[in-house]
Amino acid sequence: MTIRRSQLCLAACGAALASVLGAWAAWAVNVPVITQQNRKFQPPQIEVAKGSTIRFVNDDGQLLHHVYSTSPDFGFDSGEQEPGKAVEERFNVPGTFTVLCGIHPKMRLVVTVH
Ligand SMILES: [Cu+2]
Repeated sequence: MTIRRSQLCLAACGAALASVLGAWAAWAVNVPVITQQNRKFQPPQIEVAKGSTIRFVNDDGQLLHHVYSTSPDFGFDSGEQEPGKAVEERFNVPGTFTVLCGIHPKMRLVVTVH
């Protein structure tokens, strides 16, 4: 009886773990990450399919960052992005967009949406 119970638990835990790993894998595949280390968007350009979400990670020590686009076709503004904070933006409009940081004018990312 004890053995059967632990076997049941193993099966249930295995299924739960598989489902968590599956969700993580889907997230990892579907959400490209742009980092902001050394006051640079990295990579500096990215191509995504329409409807994709891009995750911007402020991994730049104690620096504040910011992510925005003023394109007439697709504008957004993350507001101030605290150190360690990530923001996500969904790109629903096809085209090429320049993404900037309002705090560091040299930071520049080109997003091409197909
Ligand atoms: Cu910045």
